[in-house]
Amino acid sequence: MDELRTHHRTCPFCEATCGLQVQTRGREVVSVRGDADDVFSHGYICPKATALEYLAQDPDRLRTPMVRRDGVLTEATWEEALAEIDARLPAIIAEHGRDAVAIYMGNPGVHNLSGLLYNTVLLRALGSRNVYSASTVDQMPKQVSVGLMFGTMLSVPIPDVDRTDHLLVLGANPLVSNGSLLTAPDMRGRLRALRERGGKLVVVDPVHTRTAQIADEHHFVRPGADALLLFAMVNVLATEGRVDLGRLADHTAGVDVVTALAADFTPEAVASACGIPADTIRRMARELADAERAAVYGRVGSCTQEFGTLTSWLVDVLNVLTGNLDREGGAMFTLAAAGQRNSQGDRERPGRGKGVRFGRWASRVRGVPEVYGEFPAACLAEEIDTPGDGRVRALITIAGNPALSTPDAGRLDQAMRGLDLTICVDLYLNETTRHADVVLPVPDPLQRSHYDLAFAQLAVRNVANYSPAVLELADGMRHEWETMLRLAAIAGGQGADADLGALDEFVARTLIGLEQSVPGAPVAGRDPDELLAALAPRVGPERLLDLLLRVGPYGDHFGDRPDRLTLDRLLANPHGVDLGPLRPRIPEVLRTPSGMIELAPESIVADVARLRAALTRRSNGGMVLIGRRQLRSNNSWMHNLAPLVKGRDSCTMLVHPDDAARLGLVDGGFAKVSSTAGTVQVPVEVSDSIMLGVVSIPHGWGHDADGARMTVAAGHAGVNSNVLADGSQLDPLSGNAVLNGIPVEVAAI
Ligand SMILES: Nc1nc2c(c(=O)[nH]1)N[C@H]1C(S)=C(S)[C@@H](COP(=O)(O)OP(=O)(O)OC[C@H]3O[C@@H](n4cnc5c(=O)[nH]c(N)nc54)[C@H](O)[C@@H]3O)O[C@H]1N2
Ligand SMILES: Nc1nc2c(c(=O)[nH]1)N[C@H]1C(S)=C(S)[C@@H](COP(=O)(O)OP(=O)(O)OC[C@H]3O[C@@H](n4cnc5c(=O)[nH]c(N)nc54)[C@H](O)[C@@H]3O)O[C@H]1N2
Ligand code: SF4
Ligand SMILES: [Mo]
Repeated sequence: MDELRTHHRTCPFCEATCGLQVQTRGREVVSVRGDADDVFSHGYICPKATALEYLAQDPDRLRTPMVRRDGVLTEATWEEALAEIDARLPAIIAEHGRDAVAIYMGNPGVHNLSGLLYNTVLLRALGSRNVYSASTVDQMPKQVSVGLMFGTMLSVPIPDVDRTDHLLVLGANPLVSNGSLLTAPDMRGRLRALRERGGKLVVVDPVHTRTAQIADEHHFVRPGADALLLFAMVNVLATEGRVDLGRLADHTAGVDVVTALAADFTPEAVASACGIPADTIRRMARELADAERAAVYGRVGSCTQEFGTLTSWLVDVLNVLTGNLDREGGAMFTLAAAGQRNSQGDRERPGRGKGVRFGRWASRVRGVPEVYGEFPAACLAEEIDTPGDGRVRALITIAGNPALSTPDAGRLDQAMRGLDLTICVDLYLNETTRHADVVLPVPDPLQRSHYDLAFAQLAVRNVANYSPAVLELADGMRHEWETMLRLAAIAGGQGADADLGALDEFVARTLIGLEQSVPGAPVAGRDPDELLAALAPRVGPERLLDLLLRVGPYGDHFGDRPDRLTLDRLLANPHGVDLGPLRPRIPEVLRTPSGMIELAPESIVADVARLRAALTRRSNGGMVLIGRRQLRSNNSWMHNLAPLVKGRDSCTMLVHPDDAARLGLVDGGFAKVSSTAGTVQVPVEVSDSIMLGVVSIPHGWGHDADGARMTVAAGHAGVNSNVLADGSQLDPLSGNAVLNGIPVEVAAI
């Protein structure tokens, strides 16, 4: 019998990046527990962690490539699958051009070194403008606002929850989601500690959530009205002389523009639209200003709505105007060990950069501007089903399930049937991948190494933690990064048998070149061959990660600072390396062309007119739909794991008792919910935790599609809430979908 082995490994499922202790025997996972010695999570885990065990064994998970033969997806060898792609993809590019191939990248790619380091290789080889991702059904508004204010897309101020005295949370439920754009394992413990040291937690949400339950105060807000509330708080600060930027005053442009804009948004003017009384808004503003150390934090509910970018911007406007940005206990900038854009750039002129630019090209059908090289996911269906030159004819999905996750889901599902070629890189045959002509499987997460290149940049502490693969790669499986290189080679016209080693070396050399190109870079002027040799014998993601760590702010600079970080050093520290609490970084962190915090970016200022119009908009008294997350669920893709779906079905519509009575809805009965985009029938759950006039349905359900192979999920199918989301409704600056505050008709069945 194989011996029992213990591994330490970061959980790959959500942004909390908890440390796990995984026991294996041979290729079998015996147990998954919290790693008490993890420098960041100290043993905390949530119920999803144990799902790793079930995922490893799930018989439905794809273990070979699949190719469509005579209309049926059939098991195939890698050679057959790649030959099929090589026979069809370059031909489409040759005949219809590069933009005829669209790519959609889903959320798990951000939890995966392959996705983070090799998706761009495929994007470059493909050269298409039809790039889509889950970002535009999620955090794009925040990335736009921080890009304009601070200069890079991941310069997201992180609430310093461990040291703050006052935390205002809008549209986030970290006790269920475990935090987002806020990597902080055990948010319950951290928020409890905040209150125990006399701090105050205020939650603004249309639902009395689990997070609201442990807060000092909860305010119901009308979906989509957060920007009005926050502007009114700015108004109070300005009119009561409470604006105090402190140290930031010398580094901030546009304060007067913002306070002038706020003039129209008095607490009295916004109160009825938000559903929060004017004197409460005044008090909220005063308490925020008076708190010794405070932070404002907004997440999914503040982004995936009509005023996503304005709301995301106002969150940080308040952090700046109260002097809490970049201060201990306020909202701070992480300094991650690897790959953080706002720690790179011209070392001779730190604190300045190129800033960000959007709208360099526009989408074919609706003419919406590109943002960070992407079009809105809500535009994908129309780019496929609208005839004409430049139509999307092929789609590649990587770790995404847009058929459930993006708006107008019914239309996208139909549109996918009209594609000439669909290639999916995924773990499962699900609602999206069932449409594929070729599916390329990926290893179980435990069969790959892990490092949180993205989330370490969004963490409440500076932490670095690398985990090698726990399980051997299964027979016949290939590493996902190799698959991405194969696809890149095919898209680039090099065929299905290109020399992978040479391609990967080219990727490493390109990254070395990039790192060396910035003035004052730690490895500027060094011989690239020497650097490459120093990274040997590593290849793949490990080689790139070692490079990024070594040139990073804590890195050894390839021998210049020998005692500092390398991948070897992380390997020797399986519980992670703690690099300390967040420290003030302004002005060094800024990458705006002016070297200032841009408090009033032109495009955002121009969008305020739209918000002003909302002030006088009369509500027709109808119901609006929002979404929610669930503890034992992870978007759409973990519903095939029995322990996570056992018990009562959770895909229900929450409705307030008074609305239920008025509409004739009963708990456990069914409701028909219709919007401009579609209709679903869903079980009713009557609850006074939800605001009057609002109903909530979680996303990621609707597992009853023909041709999918998720047996357990099919037994708890639920409904696809994105059938109701109208893809024509976008936050204009970010192209983000409006997934909250959707007008709906609700009727009893
Ligand atoms: N109405 C509504 N819609 C929403 C939201 C909402 O709040 N309301 N939330 C939005 C948000 S925040 C997000 S992030 C999106 C998520 O949207 P998506 O990313 O499109 O969807 P997921 O459900 O995360 O699906 C992930 C896919 O990746 C596969 N997968 C898992 N691990 C791996 C891996 O390691 N490699 C590969 N190649 N594949 C893998 C899974 O099998 C699944 O097919 O949904 C959005 N949609
Ligand atoms: N268990 C679990 N954890 C997850 C996920 C999951 O599916 N399940 N998904 C992961 C992903 S991809 C992400 S992006 C994060 C998201 O993390 P969070 O942002 O914390 O996610 P939610 O729990 O959806 O919280 C959003 C809240 O916004 C509220 N809301 C809706 N509309 C509005 C509005 O207009 N204004 C305000 N103020 N509030 C509004 C909703 O009621 C809800 O409570 O979670 C991650 N973690
Ligand atoms: S909170 Fe997130 S990272 Fe932590 S164990 Fe749960 S799913 Fe994994
Ligand atoms: Mo997300």
